[in-house]
Amino acid sequence: MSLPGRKRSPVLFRRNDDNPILTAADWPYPANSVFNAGATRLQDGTTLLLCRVEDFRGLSHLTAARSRDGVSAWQIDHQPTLAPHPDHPEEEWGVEDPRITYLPEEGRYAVLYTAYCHNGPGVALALTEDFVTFERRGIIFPPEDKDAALFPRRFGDHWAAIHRPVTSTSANMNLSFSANLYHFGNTRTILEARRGAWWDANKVGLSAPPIETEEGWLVIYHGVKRTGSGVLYRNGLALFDLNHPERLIRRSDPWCFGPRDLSERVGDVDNVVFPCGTTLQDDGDTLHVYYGQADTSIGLATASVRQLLGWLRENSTMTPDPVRGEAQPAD
Ligand code: BMA
Repeated sequence: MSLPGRKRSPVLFRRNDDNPILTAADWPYPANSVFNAGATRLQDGTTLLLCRVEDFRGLSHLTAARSRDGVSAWQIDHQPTLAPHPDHPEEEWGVEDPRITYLPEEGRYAVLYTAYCHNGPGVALALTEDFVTFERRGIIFPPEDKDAALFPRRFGDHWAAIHRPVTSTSANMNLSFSANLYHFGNTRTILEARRGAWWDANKVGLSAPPIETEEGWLVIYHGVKRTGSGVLYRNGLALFDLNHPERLIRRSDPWCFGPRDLSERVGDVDNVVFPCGTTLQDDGDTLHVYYGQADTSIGLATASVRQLLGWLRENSTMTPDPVRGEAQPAD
């Protein structure tokens, strides 16, 4: 029997049998937890994860792990790869949750990450060619803001980034544009949290960077549901126009990836699956989805882009409004 609101569908996210693929026990130096990793494939095909590592003070830094197949035999840097820097007071309480986008025009990777300080969490940008040295550009979205990633190319003259500011009344996904990767503006809301009992009520945020497909930019996003025993982090899908990324084409009603296994149900923060990166495999369809498990370890699931798009078509009751370009409930 299929769940109400969710049409019968194949398993979309296939968890690796050896999950978790990385834990603090694998680390070459003492660490409390290892989770929420950004992901990319380097020019030679190597998979690089930039892992959030929480130390025993509770502060986070980022450390690179590299693997030929993106599944096993990880080579982990022996010291933090991107640690909070004393010249950057916005990082005084740590750096968290990186999202990586390769920018062909720059010949560099852009890492957008949460920089945490007494003003709250904001979004910072660093550029790198090799994940050894970084050009830090500091805060691009001031607190409170997080869950950000750049698109890999400009739209017209402008770069675009998704981010999630929090105000006293909302926590929605926004899009901002920039001519120079220093200053961002022309901000608009592109995906709103739903209300009431919905799985994505009150708070939504980008999970992994947008994936370019023939049908549009495919986005995995998370919704946060408050319950009597805490919060539940689950993920759904949305599709945005290829040339106008502010235009939502469709959004899934049900979630498609939520906490299930023990390592996702129980950890430092229970009931969290939190993808921050995907990599596309050589067949052009298979995605490796890297996700934090209960803020404690890193899991891997595989998915098919074609299947995700098909599932989203069947599980959305939203149709785009031709004037505003935003999704409205279908009749
Ligand atoms: C979010 C972020 C993530 C974390 C999640 C669950 O607000 O801080 O880093 O995985 O909460 O604790």
